[in-house]
Parts: sequence; structure tokens; C-alpha cells
Amino acid sequence: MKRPRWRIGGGVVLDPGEGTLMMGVVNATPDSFSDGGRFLSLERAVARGLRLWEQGAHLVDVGGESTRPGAREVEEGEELRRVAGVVERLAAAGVPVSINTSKPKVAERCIEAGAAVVNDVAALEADGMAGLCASAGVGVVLMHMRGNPRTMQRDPFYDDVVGEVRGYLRYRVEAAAAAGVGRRAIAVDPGIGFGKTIDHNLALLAGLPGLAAEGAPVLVGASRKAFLGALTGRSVEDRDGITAVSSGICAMYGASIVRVHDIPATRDALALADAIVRADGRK
Ligand code: PMM
Repeated sequence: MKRPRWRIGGGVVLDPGEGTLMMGVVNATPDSFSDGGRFLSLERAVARGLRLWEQGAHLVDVGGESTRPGAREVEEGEELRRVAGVVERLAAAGVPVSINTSKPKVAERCIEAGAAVVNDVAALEADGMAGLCASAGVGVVLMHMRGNPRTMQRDPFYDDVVGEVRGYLRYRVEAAAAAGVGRRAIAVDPGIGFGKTIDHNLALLAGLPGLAAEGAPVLVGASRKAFLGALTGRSVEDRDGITAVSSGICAMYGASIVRVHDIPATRDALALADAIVRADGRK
């Protein structure tokens, strides 16, 4: 099956048919290990984004609020202070930037600063978020999450995780489209690790071909996540190898975009996976 193109902001169209798309991760959170404060953190985040771009990332995802299980919510003004400068600098350097936020104010300011995608772990559920993305003409990522980051890993339960996640994403695609977001601007994401056990994550990965068959480009964010540690016994700093393997598998199962921290290993894995998919005549 041919993977669909994805229209993001600024009239850019990304084509996974030319190779699975890589979204590189930039954390714009203050560096608690340095006393250089905000300026150093900004410089470091910009340098990281530029490096990911040079290494071959198709877009760079900037986030100022941790969505790790148990993480506390960051207040809007503080989130904006963390991300806006980073987005502005990367966009000015010509890097396609995605802003990782669920807050309309943060998204709005970052779109003004040049962001081409809103990557929302809450699937545009906040009031005004879908309308804002529609009028700005940016790309969007709609992700499935159960609950919120503070509570999501407390004994998550589903009768049919693949069906429920697919149903939710279908409902959010329709809501976004009804608010005026172009269908070709919408990517969907099963939300690996967001209110899911290891078995749920594995079932969702196994179910990727069915999700991809719904028609929107599928993004998967498995990079360095706990289930990869549980399967391999590796610590979080040592999971880029297994992450690359997971990205290759996702590409073969129909994912169009992988969200990763490490580009070089991912590139190699995707070179192989994409070549096998081409040899199989499915693209
Ligand atoms: N995972 C994290 C943050 N943002 N966005 C999308 N679309 N999909 C994800 O899986 C996702 C995300 C959490 O991972 P990190 O804390 O390692 O960045």
C-alpha cells in the first residue's frame, strides 16, 4: 500500500514514498545540571535541532513540557518561554519545525514563530486548538492518550486496545476536519506508552497496517520508551539500537513518520526497511 503524503505548513508536502520520514526530538526544558540558566538551555536546544536536521531529520519536534508518566503540568507562560525562541531560531534557519504542545496559546505563538506542524498528544481536544490549526494551515499530529501524563500509567485497561485507539483517532480526524483542518494535513499516532502496558504497545505496533489502511499518515513515537527497556533490559541511555530496530519494523508495517531522538541509527534501519518495502512493490 502506498503511504500518503503529508501536507504541513508553508506549502510543504512531505512524501514518505521517498523514504520514511524522521521527526527528531528536541527537549526545550531548562537544564538543571548547568547554572547557565535559560540562555544556555536555549542555545543547547537550538544546536541540537540544527544537528538533527543536518543528520537528515525531515522535521524537528520542539517540546517544553515533559509528557513522561507522572510528569507535572507546566504553566503556559513558562512553556512558551522555553519553546518560542527555539522554534523561531530553527524555523529561521529553514528547519521544518513541529511544536509539541496541547495548549492553544503556545501553539499560536509558535506558529507565528514559524512552526509548520502542531504535534498534540491530546489530539486537538483543547478549546480553539483545531480552529487555530485550520486557519494557520499547519500540519497536525493527532495522538491517542488514555487520561493524562500524571495518571495514564495507573493500571490502563482496554477491552480491545487496537479497536479503541483506532476508533478514537477516527473520531478526532473527523473533529479536526469539521473544524477546517485539511485532511491531507492530518497525521495520526497510536500514542505508544501513553496509558498502555507493554502488551498494549505491542498490540498497537502489530495493528499498524490496519491503522495505516484508514488513510492518514501514521506517526509512531517509540524512541527510548520503557517497553523497549523491559524487552531488552537496557537503560534509557542505551536504547537507540532497539529504537532503530523498532523504527524499521514500523516502516515495514506502514508507518509514514517515526519520532526519534537519534537520527543516524534510525536512518540505517529505515534504509533497509524502505528498500525491502520497495522490493515488495508496496512502497
Ligand atoms: N511521545 C512523547 C512526547 N511526544 N508525541 C507524539 N506524537 N508521539 C509520541 O509517542 C510522543 C510525543 C514522549 O516521549 P519523550 O518524553 O521521550 O519525548
